[in-house]
This record gives sequence, structure tokens and C-alpha cells, in this order.
Amino acid sequence: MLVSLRPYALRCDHRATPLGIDEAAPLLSWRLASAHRGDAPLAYRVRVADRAEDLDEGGQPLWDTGRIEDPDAIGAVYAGPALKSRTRYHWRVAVWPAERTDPTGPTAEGGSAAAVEATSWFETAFRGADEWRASWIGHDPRPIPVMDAPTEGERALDDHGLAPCPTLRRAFTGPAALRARLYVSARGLYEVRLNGTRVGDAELAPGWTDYTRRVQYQTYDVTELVRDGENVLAATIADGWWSGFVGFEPRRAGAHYGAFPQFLAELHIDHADGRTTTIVTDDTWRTHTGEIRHADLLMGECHDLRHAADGWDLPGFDDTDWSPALITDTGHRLLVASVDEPVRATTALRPRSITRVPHGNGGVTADGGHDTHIVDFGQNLAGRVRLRVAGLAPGARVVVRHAEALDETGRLYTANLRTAAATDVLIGDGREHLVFEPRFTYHGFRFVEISGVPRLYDSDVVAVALHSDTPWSGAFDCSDPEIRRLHDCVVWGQRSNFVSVPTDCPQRDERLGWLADAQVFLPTAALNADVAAFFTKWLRDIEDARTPEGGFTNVAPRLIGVADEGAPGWGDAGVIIPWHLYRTYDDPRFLSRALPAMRAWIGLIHRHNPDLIWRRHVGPHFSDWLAPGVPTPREVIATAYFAHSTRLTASAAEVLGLPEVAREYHRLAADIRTAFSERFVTTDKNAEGDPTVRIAGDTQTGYLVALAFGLLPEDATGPAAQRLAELIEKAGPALQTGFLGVALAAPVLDAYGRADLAHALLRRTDVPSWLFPLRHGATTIWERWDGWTPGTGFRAPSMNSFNHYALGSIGEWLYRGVAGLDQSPDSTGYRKLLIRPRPGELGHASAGYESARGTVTVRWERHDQTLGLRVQVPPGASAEVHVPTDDHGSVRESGAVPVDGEHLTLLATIPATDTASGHSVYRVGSGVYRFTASYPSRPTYPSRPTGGYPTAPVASAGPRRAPSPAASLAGSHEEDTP
Ligand code: RAM
Repeated sequence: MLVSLRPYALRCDHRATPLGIDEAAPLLSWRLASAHRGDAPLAYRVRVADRAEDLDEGGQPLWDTGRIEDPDAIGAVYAGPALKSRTRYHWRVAVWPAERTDPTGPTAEGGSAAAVEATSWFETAFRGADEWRASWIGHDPRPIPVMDAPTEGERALDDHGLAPCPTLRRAFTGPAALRARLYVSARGLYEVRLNGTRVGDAELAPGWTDYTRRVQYQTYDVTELVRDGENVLAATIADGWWSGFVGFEPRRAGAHYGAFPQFLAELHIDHADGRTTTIVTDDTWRTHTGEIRHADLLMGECHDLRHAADGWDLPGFDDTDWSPALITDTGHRLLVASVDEPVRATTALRPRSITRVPHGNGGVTADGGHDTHIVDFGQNLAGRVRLRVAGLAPGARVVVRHAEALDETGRLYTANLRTAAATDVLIGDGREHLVFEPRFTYHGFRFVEISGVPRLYDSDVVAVALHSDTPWSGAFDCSDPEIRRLHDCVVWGQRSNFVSVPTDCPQRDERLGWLADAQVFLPTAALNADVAAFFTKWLRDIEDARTPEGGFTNVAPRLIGVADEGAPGWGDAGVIIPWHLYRTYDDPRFLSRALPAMRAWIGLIHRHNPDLIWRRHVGPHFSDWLAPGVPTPREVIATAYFAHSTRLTASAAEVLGLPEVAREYHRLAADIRTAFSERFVTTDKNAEGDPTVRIAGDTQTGYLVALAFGLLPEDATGPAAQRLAELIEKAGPALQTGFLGVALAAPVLDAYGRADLAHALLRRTDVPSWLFPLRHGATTIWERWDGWTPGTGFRAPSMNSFNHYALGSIGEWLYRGVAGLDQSPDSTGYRKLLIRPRPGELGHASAGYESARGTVTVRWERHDQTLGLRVQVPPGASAEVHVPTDDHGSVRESGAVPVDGEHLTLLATIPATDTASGHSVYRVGSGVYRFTASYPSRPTYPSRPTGGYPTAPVASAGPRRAPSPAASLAGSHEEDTP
């Protein structure tokens, strides 16, 4: 018997084999693959055991679901006996395939196909905070570090008032380990070494949380690093978010949560002879400061090799002149195991060009007279530079400054970094063959200026990209190289801004977890990558940040200086994000964890706005942030979001099996909709007697929120969509939307039959448009449509990021609209796919997505008068496939006239309209389907050319030759107040 259905990609709480969880009831999930059409699961069984052999038949698993018939299941929440601390659990899923009847695949005999199994594991850390024994330790900050007077030619170094990074060490002897685990955290940032080898590859650990509420720790398997005889556990710690500069908080530069960094670790070693050794942080640790003279996320990092103590992290080092570590406290209450992927260095970029700037021609030349070099990496990113230096005389310096753009003279443009110095310094001690890479900072940059090295070759320097290492799950491609590049810009925006929290930007003194930015970008982000674990963590940050009244905030983690009270569209992210995650990952715990806070949020707005028009308690009301053109009335946006969040809260209650609660919020949502209509919507008839609709303010975003959130009476939606289209057409066609409106534009236009207009917006190349920045050197999405223009130069540096993902929310429509890879509105976890390509004027497009259920792919292409559409549907899922054609009779599937059968049924034929081609709509089961149909070589709707595409992408023109594309980001500074 042949069986092709198989479970794969086993996950525990959305991570593969996590080491060190503290969740009592983790979700054990799997995806499904099959090579055969019609394959579907019928039943599953999950077993969990603390010995792998107990998973086998006859074993004694701790938990066994038994065979459960549920063709929809792709996971089970653990419900066995309480998990013990520090234990590895093995688990196995068995999936029984449903009987296959499709003649194209092998048949399961007698319908009793055997189950196919897959096995994985997870490991617990401390299940309770009271199990910790370690003390928080640090370097006594009181002795004032002695400062050497600058030697001749040396400029005094700006340390921004930051202290040197403490190093800590503890020697111990013991036999090698059978199994060793290191549990570690910091108030600040840590890097741990065991016998000179770096432990793990996490960067900026333990990550950013509101440390007054929650401090994460990580677990490492260090079995291989423990050896017989003397061992040394060592760490360097840095200020990070704990005591460094955070955001733009003006009143308290540095020391945001605490005054100096602290470290916490427990090393548990099991030996072969049954003994165990436990090393914990306490006052037996020795401490000193080393070569890192300061390290700060915003300011940068300085390594002075004259302070280096070689071998400090190895056995045998004499630490008698080090001090005993200072015990600060033994508080463990706030410790939690981290639940997301760590930040990692994921890729390194070589220089695209290196330009030598002769000495005396500007730049920072604290180097005793060398030329400086401007390196262009050809890509805006978040990370840092790894630099090879042949040698440095004692006291000689290499200075690395970072910027997103160059100014008109070819020098770094750093004004938009505001107070972030973003400068890394290496000071030599006479040694040769140095490799300099900061460890406790990151910068947002495309260009660096390196001074202090006489010669700089390509092979000397790379840019290392850092971000939360969420597994990539999506791919998009199409025939238009500029739209392809737009997708790349969106992805790089995500890479640069998912750094422990979803930040608005990686470069200036901000980098905050702004809630609206994240909610508008999430649909895109969750297609590009598996962000389930990343957002599980951030939802806790959102929860931690809530106001005493129970409201959501504008940023999470909280920051002094940003109004706590959530603005419309910002605070609402606390409702919208869990809902979207639930739909994407089919994990209702996103909703059950969030529901109380969702209800509190709705209750709060309702209490303060009993007439259901959201006017009071709107926080700083950012409105449709950065929208060009006439502003949308604030009450329109606010009330629309109020209705939307209320409806989602009702839906969440429904999912969670709380019909009473659901009814309450559905009723409220309906009342808000009525209030919205009564207050803001006017209906009339035009001269021809056709109904017309006006929404107060008559702005694009007004219609967008009303249509997207379903706020209009049925008969008003058509006229409202028409008015929206008129406004967009009148403006260019162009958008006049900001962060909130942009995200809704293409999906709403598409939903109302105007995908043609969405395509026209996509093709547009003037301000405001997505392609304008691309034509001017952008490699990431800009904060503003017009961050730089040839006429005005840079916008005011007070708020002008060139790496802000918010306007990149168009990424969603590239997958869902252009390629046509979507799920039905009533589907979760991609069980019911909606494949509905919008070809526009493109020749081909494709998207691939690793969904919670399995792999989904869509590819369509046009040849002459024919459109080919290939669709892959994972086992257990079905798809509604809209084949674009005006000639239903021309449709073929795998070369044959489609005949209704078990795996394929014709649902409808939709006639063409003025603005869209027709569709033949089929329902198909799992497997691969290849449709063809006649399709006009020219679109049926009028094309609106917005300028021809260049034959080659702008950014790839002339590699290694100056001027680089973003060097064209040059010009006068326009002053404005954002
Ligand atoms: C700015 C950032 C952020 C936005 C807020 C309102 O500081 O641009 O993206 O959400 O303002």
C-alpha cells in the first residue's frame, strides 16, 4: 500500500524543537504534505513521553490523545500531566489519511490506510520562578573609571556618559557533562562564553521587554563545551534597552529601566556518574571591565584593545586583580522563558562600492590623517559592520559611522538619525590582523564612512544584517522588475524592523514598537515569514503596557515620553493583531489570551463615548498618519476603528465559544455602525437618478475605513466604492492616504471590482507612489511618500526615516491580489483557499507560502491569448479558484475540459465588467491543478500608463561605480514640522 500523505514541520508553540519553554500547555502542531491530488487527513493521534522509546507501540507515554477523527486538525494543545522542569519531552503525531478515490493517485486499500508518523521534541526550562537559585550580579558602578588624557592627534572620545561593559567570570572544576544546560538572562544584554567558546548565536539577548514587568531568559545546550578539569563560564554584559538610550525619551537619557547592567545565569551539569554540578551567578564571580569601553543601541560601540585581557574567558587566567561581583538582588519573579526566535546575524552583504575621500575633504578624521572611505552596501538594513584591519598602533583609531543616504557632496547624511550617534570605534594596541564587529549595538544604514584605515578593500568589510530570526515563509515574483523590487523593499523593511519587537524604524533615536505600524503591516509580514512566535512575545509586551484603566497603548514596550493612551488605529492593534494571528495560524489561544484586554479596550472607549462616536479618550489621535492632502475627519477614523474592533471582539468570543459575549459585542458593533451612518454618511441621488453616498470629509481614507470595516448599509457600498474610485482617479490616480488608509486601499478597491485601479496605483511613479522612492534609489520602504524629492531634497530630518515598513502594507496585496494567493474570509489556517489572481497588465506572477497547514503555491502566466494558472493546495484544504477568462468554454484543467467530480466542481461563471475580466470559479480539493483559459492579451479595461518601466532596475545600474543610486538622495533640506 502506498501512502503519500505525511505530517512535517512539527512545531511546539510555533517553534521547531524549542529548548527551554515554561508554557504549561504548549500547542503541538504539524503541517501536511502529499504528492497526490485529493489526499486529506482523516484522524490524528499525538503522544508525548519523557523517554523516546515510550512513543513506540507498547510504550507508556505521558499523554496520548488516542485516535481522534478530525480532518481539520493541525495541532493539539498538550493536556497531559503537569510538565516537569528542565525535562526533554518527545512527541509524535500520527496522521491517518482519508480514503483516496482519485484514480490519479495510489489507492489506500480498503480505506484503512496506515497512519504516517513524525517525531519531534521540546524541552522545558524552569516551570516556576521559585526554582531559580542564581543572584543578579553586576560590576560595582561606583568606582569612577580613570580617564586617560587623549594623546596627541587623538580627539577626546565621546562616550555619551556610558560606562564600560563589565566582564564576569567564574572558574569551576568538574568532569565533562552528560548533559549541560545554561539558563541565562540579563538586565541589559549578555554574551556568554564557556571555556572561550561563545554560547549560542543569539544577538541582543535576552531581548526587549518592559523589564519592570517581565525579563526573558534563554536556555542553551552546552553539553559539548563542558570539559574535564578547570572550566570557565564568562560573560560580557552591556546596557542595551535596560540602562542605555531608548527611543527619544528626552528626560532621562540612558538608564531607562535601571542604572547599570546585571547578569543572571545557572549552569546545570549532569555527569555520567549521576552527580550534578550547578554553577549559579553569585558573589564568587569575579568582574572587571574589558575592551568594550561603551556599547549602546543608539550611540554605538567602542572597543579599546588597550583594555583587552587576553584569555579572560579561558581556564588559567589570573583574575586576582578583578573584583568580586556585586550582588544586586535575588528577584526571580519576573523571569520568563523566551517564546520567540532570537535576533540573529542572518546574512552578510559585501560592498557594492567603496569610494575614497581624500583626507581634508571632510568626514570624521580622528585617525591621524588617513583618507576616509565611504562604503555603499547597496541595501538599507539593520545590523552592523564586520571590518578587517591589518593593524593599529597603540591609541590609533578606526571610526565607523553609519547613514541611510549620502548628501549632495557624497558625504554621509546623518541628520535624520537625530540623536543616535550610530558610531563605532576601534582603538588599537599595536596588534595586527584585527577583526572589529560591535556586539551590543545595531544601526540602520546602507552607507558607512570608515576612517582610520589607510586602504580598504572589498574583502575587508561586510554589513551583517540582524533581526529576529522568524522563518521565511513566503515568496513573490512577477514579470515587472520594479514591482519585484518593491516586494524586496518590503521584505528588507521587515528584516530591518523585526528586532525583538516590531519597530517603526531601525536608524534614528526611536526604534519603538508602534502599534499601528505593526497592525497595518502584519498581514504582509505574516505572509513573508512565520511570525507566530515573534508576535506571541510582542502580544505579551502589549499586555504588559496596558494602562491602569485597561487600555492599549501606542507603543509596546511602553516608553516614557509617548502618551500611553492608545490612539484610534494604534490602540486597536491590541484587538486586530490577535485576530489576524488566529486566522493565519489557526491557534485560538491568540484570542483566549487577548479577549479580556480586548473587552476592556472596547469597554473603555464605550464608557467615555456613550453616543458611540469616538471623540474622547483618543490619546494623541495620530489620525491617518502622514496622509498627504485633505485630512480625514478624526471622528470618522476613530469611530470606524471602534466599530471594527468591537466586531472583531464579538468574533473572537464566538470562536472561543462564548455566544452571550459575542452577542453583546455584535449588538454594540451594530449600534456603532448605525451611529456612524447617521453621523457621517449622506445619501442622495445624482442628476441621472443614481444613488450617491458621501462620507463626512469626502476623503479616500473615509471611504476606505467605511468599506473595509463594513460600516455602510448594503445599498450604500456600491456608490461609496464608486466615490472612492473617483477620488483616487481625480488625484492622479494616486492615493492620499497615510499609514491607516494605505493598508486598506488595494484590498478594498479589489473587493469592489477595481483591481485595475489598484494596479494603476502600483504602477504609478510620481509622488505619492510606491515606485517613486524606488526610482530614486530606495531599497526599503520610506516613512514618507516624499522623504526625498528632486525638487525639495530631504524632508525635515526631525522625522524622515528611509526604512519604515508601514507604507509597505501593499505587500499583502502582491500576494493576495496580484498573485491571487488568499484564504476565504471564513477560513483559518488556510483551510479554505481563495485563489483569485489579478493579472492587470503583468505577464506573470507567482507566490508561494508555507501556511500553517502546508505549502500553498500559485503561479499564473499569459502567453498570447491564453492564461495558465497552476495552483497547489495542501492536504485537507480546499480552494475556490477564480480562473480569469471571459470565455468559460475555453477553460481546461490539466489539458482536459474540467468535469465536475470529487476534487473539482464548477461553482460559478462571473461575467466581465468594464473594469475586470470575467471568471470561471471552481472548487478544488488538495493537490496540484493546472488551468488554462483564453484571456485577452490586452486587459479589458483601459490602461493608464504612468511612465514606462526602465529596462533595468535602477538600483542595479552600475555596480561598484559611483555615484550610487542613493547618492542621488541629495538636495536642499526642506524645513517642516511633521
Ligand atoms: C512616528 C513614527 C511611527 C508612528 C508614530 C505615530 O514616531 O513614524 O511610525 O506610528 O510616529
